[in-house]
Amino acid sequence: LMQKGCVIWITGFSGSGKSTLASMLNRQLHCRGHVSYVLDGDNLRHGLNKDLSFKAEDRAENICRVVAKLFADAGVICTASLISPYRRDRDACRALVPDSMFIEVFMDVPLKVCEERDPKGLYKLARAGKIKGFTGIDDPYEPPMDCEIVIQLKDGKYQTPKAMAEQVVTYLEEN
Ligand code: GGZ
Repeated sequence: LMQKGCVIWITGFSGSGKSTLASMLNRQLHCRGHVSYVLDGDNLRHGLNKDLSFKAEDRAENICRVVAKLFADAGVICTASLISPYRRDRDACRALVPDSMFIEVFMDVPLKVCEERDPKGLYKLARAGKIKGFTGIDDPYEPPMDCEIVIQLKDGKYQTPKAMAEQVVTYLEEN
């Protein structure tokens, strides 16, 4: 089975649906016979990147380590799902692969909606000052200015994982 590797880089707030999209996308790609895997920020931070904090330098390092791993796996469709709040860090990753092989996906979900969902109660802790430097609360997030795919809410609600993944798969098939 011959396929070209590529990087699908999903960026957005905590609670915006990055991990949900990443795992559904992975499933749909497997079903189509592709070799693919997911690198998820929250998972990596329990393992490989356990020593890293959420300071700007460490958020950058977090990303660099992911990219190092991507290089080790040429030929695979790698989906990276990280908040990756800084534009310069995402652009640095983009610069490491041929441009057509880097697909940046922006989860365009307003902070208010992510905060209402608050699946792990982290926004609540951040608002209470119990987590410092939380993205969107007291730490920056720079949305992409020109990315390949934007995932939006539909009628103010999250789309289904299936619909989101299909939007990405369609892009891959057409490009
Ligand atoms: C943002 C934080 C923070 C702070 C803990 N800021 O939605 P989650 O909970 O399950 O996943 C988030 C994860 C963010 O890790 P990333 O590696 O994706 O971030 S980055 O790309 O910015 O390095 C969130 C949780 O960790 N979390 N503290 N202060 N998110």
